[in-house]
This record gives sequence, structure tokens and C-alpha cells, in this order.
Amino acid sequence: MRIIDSHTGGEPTRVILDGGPDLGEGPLALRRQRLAAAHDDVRLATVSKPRGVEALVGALLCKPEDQTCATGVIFFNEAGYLGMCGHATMGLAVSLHHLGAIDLGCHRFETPVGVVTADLTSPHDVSVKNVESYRVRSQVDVETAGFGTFTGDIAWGGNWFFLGASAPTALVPENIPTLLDAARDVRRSLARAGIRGAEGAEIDHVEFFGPAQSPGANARNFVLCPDGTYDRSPCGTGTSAKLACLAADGTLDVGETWVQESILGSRFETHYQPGRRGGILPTITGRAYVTAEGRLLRTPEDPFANGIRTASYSLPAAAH
Ligand code: PYC
Repeated sequence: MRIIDSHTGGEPTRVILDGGPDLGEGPLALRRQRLAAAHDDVRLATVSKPRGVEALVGALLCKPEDQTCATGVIFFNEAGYLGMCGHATMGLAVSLHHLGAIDLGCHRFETPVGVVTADLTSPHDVSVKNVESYRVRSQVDVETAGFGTFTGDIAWGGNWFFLGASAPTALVPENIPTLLDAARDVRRSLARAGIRGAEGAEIDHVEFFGPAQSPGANARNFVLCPDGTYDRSPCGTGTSAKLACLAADGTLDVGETWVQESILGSRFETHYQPGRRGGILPTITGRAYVTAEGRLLRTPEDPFANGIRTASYSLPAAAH
């Protein structure tokens, strides 16, 4: 499989350009199901060890159903499949431009949860107009086994998030191990308590917030991803969910800028417009850089040809 790697605010993306499985025709959500059912080895071979790096998000290009889109794309990580992925959409746009496949300007990408737009304003700068984002519950108490009770909101930004009002410790890189433990505890506790997103969807991302540490930023976050690792970027879908909560609380106006800082200090600049179904349409702007081009090889005799399955991301099943 021919691949191109990039990072967005420190968070890696690997785009599969060709050599992936034929998923046939139909909606991207259906083709994502076919990928999961019949070709899950492709996901693991791409993002897990020995070829992948921690936190890597894979992006499989597919023919779009909507002919106005530059491409269709299915995002995944070591734990499974994502709905949308903000940082990876930026990585995808920058990578396709690097390869000469798209020009600077606006491009539509079809994802399993809807069409998003990437406006490439330089070879590295991208503004993503995400799918409609909304909050379903506010001020939900989650009692954890090891970190007390967290109060937070539940919102959709292309994936499902629990957005904790406060963090268990300061949001600095030295505290990442504690933040991971606490966020995993919240995720397990949400599952155990049966707290879910719309239509019973699992909440597989947990986000903590704290004060910003760089001038001009509004807040810093820490985001636990479904693979049990943390997002090095401020998380495009997580920031979309955050904007939906701020909008629902009436604390951020239409068009007003919100600068979200990640645990590493990388930043997304954002704003929103009203959505059609009562939610908001977020625009998330960040920078991505290409890091490698290559081919992934699978040798039939290699016992790890399809990646190494680790248990680190089977979080909801873990018991205390
Ligand atoms: O940027 O939306 C995002 C994202 C989701 C998981 C990792 N990054």
C-alpha cells in the first residue's frame, strides 16, 4: 500500500493512497462497515506496531458517492473506526497538496458521518468546516473508581465526547500519565453507568479542560482517544464538541474566535456558524506537515504481517 504520513499539531496521520481493499459502492458508512467486517487486517497493518506509531490515525481514500467531493475517506486508529477526524482531515489536505493531487483552495471530502470542507490557504494551513455538532446533555455526573466524581457535558463533534468541566490535575506534559489514568477511568465509568451519546452510541473520547498557557488562547485541553492514547493536537472533533457546548451555554457567539490549545501547546483557531438542525457548524484551523512517503509491505511468512494486537485500548471491558 502506498502511504503518506503527516502530523497536525503533533498528532500523526497516515493516508493510504492506493493498494487498499475494494469496498465497492454505496454510502461511506456502509463501506466502513465492509472494511471492518472483511478487511480489518488493513487497519491493523497500517496503524498498529510494527509499522505504526502511538496515536496514529489512518485514512483510507475511497471513491466519493458525492461527485462534488475530491475524495471519500474512512478514518481509523488502533482501536477501531472513527466518524470524522479533524487533525487527519488537515493532514489529508496537506498531503494531497504535497503530492500535487489538489491545489490550494476549498475541497470537499466525504466521510462516513457527512461531507466536510478543507480550505487550504497555504501548503500547511487548513481550515476544516466540520459536520454539524451538538450537545445532548449537560452537567452529567460520572463517578469514577479512582478519581472521584467528574461533572461534564456529552456532545457530538463527528465523534462522541465527554467534556469534563475540570481536570484532575494541571494540564502539563509531566502529568500525562495521571491524565490518561483519570480519562480512562472516566471512559470505563461512563460505559459502566450506561451513559451514552445519541441512539445509544458509545462515548469513546474524554476531554478535560484547564486554563490556557499561551497568550491569545482560550483554554488548554487533554483528549483521550479510543485507542487509549492522547491527542497531541487540540483534537478537531473534540474542539467542535467544545464549541457546541459553549454555544449551547451562550458563552461563545456566532463568528467569535475560540483558540484551543493542546496538552503540548499546539493550537487550533476556531469559530462557528449556526447549523440547520439546531447545532453548530464549526470551522477549525490548524497546520499540518508531511513527514514521510512510502509503501507498507506485508510478507506472508511474517507473523506480525497484520500488526500486533495489544490490549491497551480495550478499556471499557476492564474492571476495577
Ligand atoms: O482531530 O478530530 C480529531 C481527532 C480525533 C481523534 C484524534 N484526533
